[in-house]
Amino acid sequence: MRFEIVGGGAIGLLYGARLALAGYPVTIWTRTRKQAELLSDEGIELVAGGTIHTIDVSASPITECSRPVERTSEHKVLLITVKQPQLTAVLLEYIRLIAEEGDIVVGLQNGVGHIESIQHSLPGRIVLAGVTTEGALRHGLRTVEHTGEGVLSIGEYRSTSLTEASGDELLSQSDRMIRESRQKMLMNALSKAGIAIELSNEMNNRVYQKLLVNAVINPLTALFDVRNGELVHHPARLSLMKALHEETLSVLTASGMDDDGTSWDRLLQVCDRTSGNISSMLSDVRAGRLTEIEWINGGVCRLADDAGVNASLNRSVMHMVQAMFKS
Ligand code: KPL
Repeated sequence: MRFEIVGGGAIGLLYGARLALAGYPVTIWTRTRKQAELLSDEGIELVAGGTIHTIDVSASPITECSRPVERTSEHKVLLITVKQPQLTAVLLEYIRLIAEEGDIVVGLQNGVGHIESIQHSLPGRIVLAGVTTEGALRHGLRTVEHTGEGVLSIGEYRSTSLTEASGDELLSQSDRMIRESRQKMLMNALSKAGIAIELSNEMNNRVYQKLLVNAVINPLTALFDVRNGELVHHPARLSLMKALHEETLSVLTASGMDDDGTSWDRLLQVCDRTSGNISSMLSDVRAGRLTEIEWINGGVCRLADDAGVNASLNRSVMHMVQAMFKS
């Protein structure tokens, strides 16, 4: 089994390094030639548990993937780790050249909408959703620091949109068995690489639970320019968190998420566990990069429209984050 990691951000480098350390062939597909050259020449520098490892990997700019990647008998797994704004139609065209029919493709983005786009662009591939709670921070182009242990949940995701059925329901029994055995091989490889994993048959729930956390923490930290832990210590911000959590929870339960009554406590735990973190949306705003707001709070608004429920607060925070940019 070989791994093709699309995206040289913190999670891409962390998983790439772990898998290569465990002996799997790994290629990192980057946005820039500069990063690909650095990774190929000097390897990934992984800082974990007080130790620094340098790990050899192969790397190429994804734009140089102009023809189908060499066919081998080995099964490939693609981990797509870029953020939502980078998962464009053009990038999906490149990914199509790397992923052969029958290969596993895992989408690890925040928010919603990405799995449907991947399924739509890559028919015949085994498309899975992934949600990770791993903490990782990239320093420079080739160094990644593992900042907190987490779990990677992987599994099949059922599109909620009737127009985006993946066709999986039409699989024959033998196709389904092949699919399951490849998923098991993937789980074994990830475990061998020391990645804590869970094969989940309730990925829609996992994706929605993560969406609920991101829909509250990300826009509010970006709007108030505060670290995750600072949100809860301000009474007015805490009230806004509560209101946004309530509204998002009602949209997600109307869209099929199980409400076990613990989501508010889990949200507070995430703020506490990541109290020193600058959220990904605040980092994007500070760096003047496009944010994931359209796939996080915008995604909640689309789900609300489909379910016929209110999402006015999600719409407002989405517009406020969009309004922080000049155009
Ligand atoms: O996933 C995150 C993000 O920043 O995108 C949280 C959980 C909010 C941690 O920072």
